[in-house]
Amino acid sequence: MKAAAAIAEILKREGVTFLIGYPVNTILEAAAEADIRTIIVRQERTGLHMADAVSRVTSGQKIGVFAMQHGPGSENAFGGVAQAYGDSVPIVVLPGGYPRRITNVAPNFNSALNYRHVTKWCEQVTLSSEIPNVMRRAFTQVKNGRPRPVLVEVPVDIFQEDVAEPINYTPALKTRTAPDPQAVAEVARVLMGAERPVIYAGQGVHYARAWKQLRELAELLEAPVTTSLQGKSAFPENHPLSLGSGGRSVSKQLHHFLTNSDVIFGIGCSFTTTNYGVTMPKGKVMIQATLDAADLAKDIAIDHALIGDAGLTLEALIAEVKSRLGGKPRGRMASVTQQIATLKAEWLQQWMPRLTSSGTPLSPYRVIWDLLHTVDLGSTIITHDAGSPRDQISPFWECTAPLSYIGWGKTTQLGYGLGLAMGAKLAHPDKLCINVWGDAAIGFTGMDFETAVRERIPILSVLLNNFSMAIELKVMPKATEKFRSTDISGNYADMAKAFGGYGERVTDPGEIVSAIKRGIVKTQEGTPVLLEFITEKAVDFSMYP
Ligand SMILES: Cc1ncc(C[n+]2csc(CCOP(=O)(O)OP(=O)(O)O)c2C)c(N)n1
Ligand SMILES: [Mg+2]
Repeated sequence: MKAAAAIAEILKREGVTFLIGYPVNTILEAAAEADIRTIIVRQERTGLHMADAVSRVTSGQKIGVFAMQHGPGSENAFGGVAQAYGDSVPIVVLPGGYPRRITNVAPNFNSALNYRHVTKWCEQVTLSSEIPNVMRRAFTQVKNGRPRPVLVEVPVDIFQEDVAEPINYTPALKTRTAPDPQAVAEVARVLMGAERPVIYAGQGVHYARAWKQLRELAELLEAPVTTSLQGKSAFPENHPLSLGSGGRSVSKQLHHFLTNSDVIFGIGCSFTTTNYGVTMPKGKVMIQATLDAADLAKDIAIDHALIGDAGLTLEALIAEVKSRLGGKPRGRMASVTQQIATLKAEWLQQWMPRLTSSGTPLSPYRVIWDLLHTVDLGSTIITHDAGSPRDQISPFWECTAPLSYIGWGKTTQLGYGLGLAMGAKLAHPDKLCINVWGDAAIGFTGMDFETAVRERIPILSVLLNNFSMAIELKVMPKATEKFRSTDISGNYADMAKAFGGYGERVTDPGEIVSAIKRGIVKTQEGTPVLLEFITEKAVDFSMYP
């Protein structure tokens, strides 16, 4: 069996049913021969974003795999891998490499060297006979411990070599780690002693699929819950204990409860300092539960720590808290939920004029609000993009089902959302998969809307077109005034149509809901949709100092 066929066979044994990629890479042809569907994108970055979403929306139960060519393909793919690394997403990346005899000769791009800092495992195949061992290492790393990209570079001269049959490969094992029981007892004691605890859930809860456990602990403690952007949808946001998600913009109730808390319990989170997450207030007792000790007390001081899988951690805490409660709730639920409800009502009332505005150009908030109330939330997966759309949507989009929102942004590459929606749709063909983006974002990856059409991936793309990089207006006033540096132009509904998709431009507020409904029907018929809403250059966000 040729080396490329051996790799395809191993992918098959690992449960890979489609391989996303861009030619030329012999693994793509070998995969097709092995009946693995190949999906060809228009540029590497979007393909990696698609693979990334496959892993995210399945909690890593399916691993997204991407293959590209040596040299330009690997060079051009860097952004996609870096984004997955930034947000800790487990994907497998399979670049070709220059032939072994010149792999270390300048200026040849050597992936095994260059991708080292944006992967958790990065190896070049040096002997074709070693392929099963190399692949076992890569899949073991991607399936265990802290999720992150892994990379195997295959020098092109290896592809045609023979690998002995039968291929000796069984799927890599997957295991979990649990926290120190003593530390669990200590954390339970601190949580029980807290007067105003807040739970902050990160994406570790998604990867552990520990949504039920999170809810059980929150209800036992009668404690409000927020999430990071990555953890958004880990807790039902219509639950009376929900404060909504963190991010650059947040709800009033989240700001209030976090500021007034005495203990903050982070579960499955890194507490990374970022503009796209809430800053933890100072002077609180901080508890961090995380899978990777490398994240412990990384950006902020931590008082108590638990290292392990979020599910096992929560289960251990639930048992401990339950035995301490002895079946007697502390009776805080009514007052806590009442306070949340009051603050939430005040906050929504304050925003209602923006959320229901009938002005033109359209309020982006109105588009989001109408979208929220038109889709079936339980069977929808939505993601934002970088720029204002993220900060406009994340506080107001109320998730009711786990993994119904792909929140992201430790690094914030414009144009990421399209690939995420496409990958989500590949993993969950029955769901409505939406990306909401701005006109700067579409400039980066818009061409891959053609991929959605060609590869029959019927997503709903919602474009908030304000003919501007609105988020930069405050940062570039002179450049805007003198040289119109923040202006953008384009007719993207027409672009979608030109690619064979369904496109519609919406300018009338009364048309928003009907356009969304028409779009949903088109996606159900198998056609990707781009709804282009002409919006105002909004610069107001639900931000608190
Ligand atoms: C690859 C990349 N380059 C630069 C940025 C910085 N950036 C963030 S948002 C933005 C402009 C966003 O404009 P648009 O998508 O039209 O959204 P708007 O703010 O206008 O609603 C820029 C330049 C980025 N996030 N990613
Ligand atoms: Mg814009």
